[in-house]
Amino acid sequence: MKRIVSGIKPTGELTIGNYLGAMKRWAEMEVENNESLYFVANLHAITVRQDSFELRKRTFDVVAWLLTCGVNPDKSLIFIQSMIPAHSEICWVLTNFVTIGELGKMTQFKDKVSKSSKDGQLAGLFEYPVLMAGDVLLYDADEVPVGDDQIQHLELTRNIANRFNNLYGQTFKEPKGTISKSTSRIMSLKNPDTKMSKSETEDSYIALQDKPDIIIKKFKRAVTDSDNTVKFDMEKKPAISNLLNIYSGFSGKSVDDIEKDYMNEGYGKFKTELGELVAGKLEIMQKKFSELREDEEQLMKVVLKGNAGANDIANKKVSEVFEKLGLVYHRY
Ligand code: AQP
Repeated sequence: MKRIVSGIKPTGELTIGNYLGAMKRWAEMEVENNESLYFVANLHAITVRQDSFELRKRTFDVVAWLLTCGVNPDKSLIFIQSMIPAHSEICWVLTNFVTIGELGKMTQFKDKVSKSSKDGQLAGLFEYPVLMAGDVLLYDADEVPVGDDQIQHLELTRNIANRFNNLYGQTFKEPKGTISKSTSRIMSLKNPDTKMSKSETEDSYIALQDKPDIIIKKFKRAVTDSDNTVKFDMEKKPAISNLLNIYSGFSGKSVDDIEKDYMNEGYGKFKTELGELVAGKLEIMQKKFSELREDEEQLMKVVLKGNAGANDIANKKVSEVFEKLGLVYHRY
């Protein structure tokens, strides 16, 4: 049996990038009889200033979306990161097993800093990969299903684990990243060179909460490459290739089959039908989400169950780590 750990930040409206790159796969991975832990990464969210009311609301939105996407709380532990003290505790320890140079090389850090004003360049943005390393190492994760933007962070996680293990004996498992090829990175609808992100401009992403007319309009306005043929070519035709990936993710059809379907058609028909496909699927999901989101008490029950399981595992690891370091430790 494999243990799988992954998280999602409640930083904005979740997008189809989060869905295809993460949540949809998380639900699929449960079927393979794995032991999965999925959490709302709200400690990560505060590396960029958040409105407190919105942060709390979005935390439960994420829980409800996980359930909507099919993650089963009887099979997986669904929990909230801030409710498990071990995440903050291990983060401080691991900060001392990584260098400033290593953290400065992280492309996500460089990217976020370049987009922030000087006041927004919080040290937490720099520390982010260490908190993430702790998220994974606390649970002896075998696999971490992530989008390919997270590969560098996972590599660092393995280095941190290895460094600690060499100094203090085998303590942490070095995790593997699992990336699904076609949907590993859903790109912005406005710029196929950048990842679709919930903190970018609204017309660059499809939010899971977008209404059908908005979805159809956004796909119609999505940038496309210069010729008018629906053909997958990540290098020469990144924009249409991205749309083909999205079509494939929502329809379950292979990109080859979709190309055949649209062989003699231009971009217009393809983009309209893609919009209709995604709008149809999301409309069904939105109904389910609304029902689940209404009952916050029930969502909290799901979380408390997940928290209990996660705390059990995480506290044992923190206790082992503190003991090895000679840090006096007792959980009250
Ligand atoms: N565009 C994407 N394509 C594929 N996978 C994606 N993920 C996010 N965007 C895409 C995957 O979703 C999981 C949770 O991501 P996250 O929301 O915690 O953080 P993120 O990757 O930083 O997402 P955003 O939307 O870009 O957030 P902001 O704008 O707040 O920084 C991860 O597994 C991620 O790979």
